[in-house]
Amino acid sequence: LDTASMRPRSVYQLVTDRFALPSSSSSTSCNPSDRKICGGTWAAIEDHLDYIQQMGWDTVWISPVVQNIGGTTGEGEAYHGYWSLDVSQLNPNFGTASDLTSLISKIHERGMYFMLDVVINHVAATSSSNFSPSSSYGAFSTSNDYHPFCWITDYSNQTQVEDCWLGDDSVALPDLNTESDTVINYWNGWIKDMISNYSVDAVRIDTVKHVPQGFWKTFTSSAGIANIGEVLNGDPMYVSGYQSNGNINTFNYPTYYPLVRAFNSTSGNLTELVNMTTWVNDIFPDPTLLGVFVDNHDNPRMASYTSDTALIANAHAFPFVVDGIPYGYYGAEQGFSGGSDPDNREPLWTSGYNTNTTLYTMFKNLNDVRRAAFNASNSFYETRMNVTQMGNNEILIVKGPLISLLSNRGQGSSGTVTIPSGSSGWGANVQVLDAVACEIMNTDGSGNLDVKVNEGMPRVMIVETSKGNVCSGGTS
Ligand code: ABC
Ligand code: CA
Repeated sequence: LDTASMRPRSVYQLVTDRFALPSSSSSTSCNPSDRKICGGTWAAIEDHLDYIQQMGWDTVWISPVVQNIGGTTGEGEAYHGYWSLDVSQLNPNFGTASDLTSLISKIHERGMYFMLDVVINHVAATSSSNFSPSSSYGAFSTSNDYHPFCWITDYSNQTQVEDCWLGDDSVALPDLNTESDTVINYWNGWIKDMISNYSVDAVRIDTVKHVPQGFWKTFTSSAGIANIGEVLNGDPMYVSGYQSNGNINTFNYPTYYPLVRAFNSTSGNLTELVNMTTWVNDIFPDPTLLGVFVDNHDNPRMASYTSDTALIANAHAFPFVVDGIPYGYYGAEQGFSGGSDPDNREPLWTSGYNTNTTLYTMFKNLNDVRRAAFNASNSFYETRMNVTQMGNNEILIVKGPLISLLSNRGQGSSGTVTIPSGSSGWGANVQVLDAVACEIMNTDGSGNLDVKVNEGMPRVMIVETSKGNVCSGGTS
């Protein structure tokens, strides 16, 4: 599966330890701030694939699967899976190899993709001083496999970012020597084996900016499947280099920060967001392959910045209506509002997996409307969007047949915005369906549409004759 195979997809990210408990589990208590293992497993994810698929997602990204350091640290237990020990072993807390194989085959039976999260930059140890490479680190058992110890203290110094260690005195992340042929060869073989042993469809790559671009070029070609990489930086010049030179399709972190600032209050800055979309469009080799997200496991959830349900809905609609591949983070559909790590890693079982929430339905309709837009125009995913600000509180996003009006006026406010026929391409007296409210509207005799921004909610529109499955529950 090549890179382009991800374009029509949408990805649901879950934290394995927090998504679902096995039915045999006796304790259901889980307090994220304790940073403790709560007991979620691969087998338990299998029981809730309907929940994910019926929300419209067709790719599942789970926590890293390899063995982690055991016991407790100054930063709790390795519940999240990012503290590797021996990467040739699986994480026994999450299940057995046959549990993982079974989960992936159940995902495939549904026509969904499985995304594997891989940590290549480092392993983990309880402190920098008592780290000594040994056979417990599998193949990385000698000091030649690591960069000499130094903390990253200056993120603007790229040499330090690549060669020094992440972490702190509680949990050090010993930095692998990714210039050493032994390490390079091991990783290139490892990723091939993981992909073929488990039938992996796509990889999410951790800490990309901490490893040289040259390493990634070889690694991604060895993997030979679609990838998405985490370059945690807000500067599009910096991040785009990894797509140009490293063959990595990154998350759209540059747009993430202005996106939050646009919708975190009714006076959020829409101009900054519009300008960033233009900038990203100009400098990335292919913005239609970027991963677009609002929430993830490293940042405060959108619902922690504001309790305004309309602002939250608009922010969550954004990834579906712009260039790129939409990524959703488990729990947003249940209104979870956790702040910074670890609070944004709540247990999902407390929600009862409710499929009737407003956001669950919105995600389903937005996933459906993308497929409908593709059926209406088979170049939809590659088509570059056009973003314009319409007055103080709305932006218009035109991407082929999908026309969206996002607003930060907030839940207490309504207003009308006219979308000119020249922008939408709609003809006279055409019926248009909004996939969020499932409401039908009509263009006037000139093809213009007066759109009521109702209580601040987003409008995501397509001509009614192209609606496919969208709003199959009924329209008004
Ligand atoms: C633990 C505790 C946390 C505590 C933290 C220091 O230590 O749990 O409460 O805050 C895993 C776990 C974490 C754990 C870490 C460290 O390990 O999930 O819970 O945190 O032990 C990836 C993963 C992440 C994972 C790891 C490690 C890496 O997605 O889940 O964490 O395998 C850096 C890395 C980035 C990494 C992130 C956690 O740290 O680059 O790959 N994520 C600046 C720097 C970034 C830096 C970021 C950290 O701060 O430039 O490099 O990320 O907050 C923008 C700027 C950015 C700037 C941001 C904050 O602002 O443009 O440059 O980022 O405007
Ligand atoms: Ca490194």
